[in-house]
Amino acid sequence: MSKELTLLEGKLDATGLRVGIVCARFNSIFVEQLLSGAKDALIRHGASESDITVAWVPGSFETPLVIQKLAKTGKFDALIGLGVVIQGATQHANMINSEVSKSYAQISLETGIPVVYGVVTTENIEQAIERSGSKAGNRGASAATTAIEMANLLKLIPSAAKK
Ligand code: INI
Repeated sequence: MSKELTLLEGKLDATGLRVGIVCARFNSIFVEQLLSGAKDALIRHGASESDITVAWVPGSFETPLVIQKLAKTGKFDALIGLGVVIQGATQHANMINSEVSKSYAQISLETGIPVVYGVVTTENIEQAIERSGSKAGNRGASAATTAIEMANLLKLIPSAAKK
């Protein structure tokens, strides 16, 4: 008798999920919009406001350390980093982007908790406006739905050694 395949897919249901969001204050005019998009998406998908923790740090470069600390508490199902790095504004932009994205991947692999990259990297302020709640959507909201899907997907994968 043939067995059906096993499909692992995270539902977009944030009921009961505990989510930490770490926000960079640099370019905060845009990051506030990303945060509001992320909170709105979490709550519209069933999360409770009391299950959402928000931390602010000076810039995107500082987000990984706080995300790592939060991940190690064991109190979160998913973590999201939000920031806006505008290329035109700094020569550090590429360095910040690559360090931050590498760190997020490393933290999630180390801790087993999804860390979602909600850092908007743009060439100019116009693109930052577009991606923080106008014509290109809200990257905070899409980071939140990614966090929900990944947190639920990981819950479906048994951690026990049974094969
Ligand atoms: N931080 C950002 O989040 N976005 C930026 O565009 C940015 N620029 O342009 O420099 C930025 N710099 C600050 C950086 O993240 C650190 O806070 C700083 O280097 C101190 O470590």
